[in-house]
Amino acid sequence: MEFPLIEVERKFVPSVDVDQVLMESGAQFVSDERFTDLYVDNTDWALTLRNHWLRRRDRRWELKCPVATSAHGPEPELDNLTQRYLEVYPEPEIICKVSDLMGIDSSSLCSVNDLLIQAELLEFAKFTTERRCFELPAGVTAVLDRTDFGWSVGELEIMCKDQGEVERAVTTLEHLARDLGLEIGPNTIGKMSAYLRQNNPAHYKRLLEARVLFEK
Ligand code: V4E
Repeated sequence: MEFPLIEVERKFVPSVDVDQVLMESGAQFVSDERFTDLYVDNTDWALTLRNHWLRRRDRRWELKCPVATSAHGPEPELDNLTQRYLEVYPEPEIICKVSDLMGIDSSSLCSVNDLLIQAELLEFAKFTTERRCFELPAGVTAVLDRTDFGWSVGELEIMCKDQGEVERAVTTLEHLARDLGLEIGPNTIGKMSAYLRQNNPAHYKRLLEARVLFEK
């Protein structure tokens, strides 16, 4: 796919019978996946403190960038269960965005590997996820993730082509989550939050202070 898509995503705590709940709501099981994510940042956490997440998922580099919420939308603290992120895959676009953000000259950079060296980006997290994927009506995907460090989380997702589709997607996901009785609770945090809380409390604390991550 050539153009970047906006991922609208709503996390939930998977109950023991979540597969059944999804199937009874018309979901179809699509696939089992297994992938390893390796996240990088510099020693000042220049990317993640700006809510930019550069990772290599198996062999492909991916950049997740925040998308501005609607002027009429709720405050981030109230709205942080439904996330909106631009997903960027082509390496030239990743190089361009990260270089701009970090104020570095990208003219000699041919690959993300070159960028890592120039911007002094180092691995700060690496974990493997087992994912079960389901398709639901209205273009919704549900995924159930379990990581190799013992964290489980569910996500409802809609991929949007442009900003105009985003607020409708947020509403669709909120209604669906409510109708399915999907749990939001103190444990409704994503894999990265759980990983940093467990493995790098200093980084986790700075991201909470910067209001990039939130505790539920
Ligand atoms: C965007 C983000 C991070 C990067 C990982 O994003 P996430 O969607 O959790 O990962 P994953 O593996 O499910 O990606 P997918 O396969 O869906 O593309 S780490 C933290 N954030 C921001 C963030 C936030 N502020 N609050 C919540 C609840 N989640 C994520």
